[in-house]
Amino acid sequence: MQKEKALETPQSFIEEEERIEQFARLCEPSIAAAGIGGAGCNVISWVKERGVTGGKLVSINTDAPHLRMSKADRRILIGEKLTKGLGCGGYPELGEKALCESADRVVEELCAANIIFLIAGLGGGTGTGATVALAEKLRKQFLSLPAPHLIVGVVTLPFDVETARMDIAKNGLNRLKGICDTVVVIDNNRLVKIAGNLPFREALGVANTTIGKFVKGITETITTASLINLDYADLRAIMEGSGLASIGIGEGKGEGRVEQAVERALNGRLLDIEDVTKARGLLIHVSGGEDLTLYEVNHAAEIVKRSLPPKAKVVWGARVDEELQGSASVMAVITGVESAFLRRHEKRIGRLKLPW
Ligand SMILES: Nc1nc2c(ncn2[C@@H]2O[C@H](COP(=O)(O)OP(=O)(O)OP(=O)(O)O)[C@@H](O)[C@H]2O)c(=O)[nH]1
Ligand SMILES: [Mg+2]
Repeated sequence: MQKEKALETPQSFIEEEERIEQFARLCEPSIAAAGIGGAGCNVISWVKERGVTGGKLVSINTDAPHLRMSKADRRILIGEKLTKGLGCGGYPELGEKALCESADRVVEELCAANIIFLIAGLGGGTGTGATVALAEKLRKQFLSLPAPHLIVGVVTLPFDVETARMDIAKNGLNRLKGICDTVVVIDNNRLVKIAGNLPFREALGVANTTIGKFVKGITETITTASLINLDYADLRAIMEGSGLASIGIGEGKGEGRVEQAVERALNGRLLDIEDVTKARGLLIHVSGGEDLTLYEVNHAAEIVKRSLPPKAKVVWGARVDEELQGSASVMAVITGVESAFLRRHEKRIGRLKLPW
């Protein structure tokens, strides 16, 4: 009898365990990636085809035929009363209204996540207008919730030849910058330099692959066990209220593979940065085969840090990927940067007084 009493678990212990369990569940990061418009849906299809662990993939478009071809966990046609499923024809004001028409369905699908990627090609009607409107709706929704949220825009800028789309994109980017925590920008013109000899479709594929790898990489590093874990707090530390960001992804093989990969990630940056020494934060993520060493991972972070101001926050993660035996892949995200592209067009936008 005495013995049984000693084994009895005190009520306070049970309550504390339940409390920990409850909080742990609340703290589990939940990630959603939403592609908006043609380019955004193409990126989501890329990720869906390769699979992603721990994130929800949502495609949103005004263009029903394109949406039907897209691959995602959930597809949402927006603004059907306004656009009749035919797209926005390059008018962002239509994209904005289309999102507002269907806002409840879209917000409901996304608001359970605490990290949301909004992926779009700026310059088009849906990708520009609906993304800005959605970011605004989500921001408003999150203000009423206790847990912190991160809204990360991931957008492409038009090719120089798409002159009519340039000012729309600039205006969209400036608005997104004010709403999202960070906007990762990929300048399609940098593709011309990096993948210039490729046919147009394939060059676009390079951008889609980069964005896809970024979203898949971050999602899996946060939601699954890694060699060096990146967690939600790390991501917030460098992305919360950080303005614009540039990303680069590089790969290396054999001896010096990590150095090679870092070099390529930095040289292959998909946004012209005005002055890298003003950057606020750096996320560096290394993937390698089973033979990846801690020294190599550390070395990668050291190489990138050298070119940044000493005060820049650095977070890093590493993952073993069995398919990368003998090689390494590095993703570098530099936050809080100024875009030379935005600067070039700033004065023009001021003069133009866009209706949108
Ligand atoms: N990287 C990349 N950029 C793309 C792709 N498709 C289009 N773009 C770029 O994104 C911009 C917007 O194009 P879309 O996404 O097709 O436009 P949308 O958002 O569907 O807009 P509407 O069709 O006007 O409703 C274009 O001007 C291109 O610069 C793509 O597959 N990859
Ligand atoms: Mg379209």
